[in-house]
Amino acid sequence: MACKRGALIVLEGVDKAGKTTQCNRLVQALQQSGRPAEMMRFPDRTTTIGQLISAYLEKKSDLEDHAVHLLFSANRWELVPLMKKKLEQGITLVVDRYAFSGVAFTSAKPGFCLDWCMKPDVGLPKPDLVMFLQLSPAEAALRGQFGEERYETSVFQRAVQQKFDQLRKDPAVNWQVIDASQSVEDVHENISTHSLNTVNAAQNRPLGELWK
Ligand code: 2DT
Repeated sequence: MACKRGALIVLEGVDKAGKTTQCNRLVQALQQSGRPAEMMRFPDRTTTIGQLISAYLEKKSDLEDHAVHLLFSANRWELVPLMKKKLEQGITLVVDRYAFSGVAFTSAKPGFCLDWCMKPDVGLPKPDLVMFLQLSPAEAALRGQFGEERYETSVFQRAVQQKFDQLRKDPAVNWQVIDASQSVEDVHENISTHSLNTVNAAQNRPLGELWK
């Protein structure tokens, strides 16, 4: 019998919502329950394309806005063969940011529409579940100062939040909104419940194509 595929689970949300912490916790919990799981993150700054993106985010280089959008997308596409291989091997992938961040961040810039921003990512492996860690700007501010990277300002983050609100209206994507203002433990419990249901359901379903 062919091995049952792993699930593609994405965590999205604005800065300070706790995405990375929760991704790590989820991978640990899945592994401890005997389900193979690995974490990935986008941008993946380790590849050649990822290094260009990293320099841009660290403000060490400037790139034209359309060009950098396409680089973020290319950074996902270059990892698709690996993602598919792992999913086919039965490994669940827990992904910190995906195409939704790609669209939300670029479309928050002047002169960009959602439609143009979505195009390069059409056909990527479709997540079985996208959890949006919801945190108000006021609550995010209580968690400390923003960092020094590009995009890390409260004005821009508010614009990004609005773009995420628009993206979540798409019923073709399995969005779950998670209240990220709860304790790390409570958020983890919530995320684990949704993820276990998804891992079980995905086993018998083919992997979809995003926005297609
Ligand atoms: P972190 O590495 O701290 O998550 O920050 N971004 C991300 C984009 O503009 N487009 C994308 O496609 C993706 C995945 C969000 C990465 C920063 O890069 C932004 C914050």
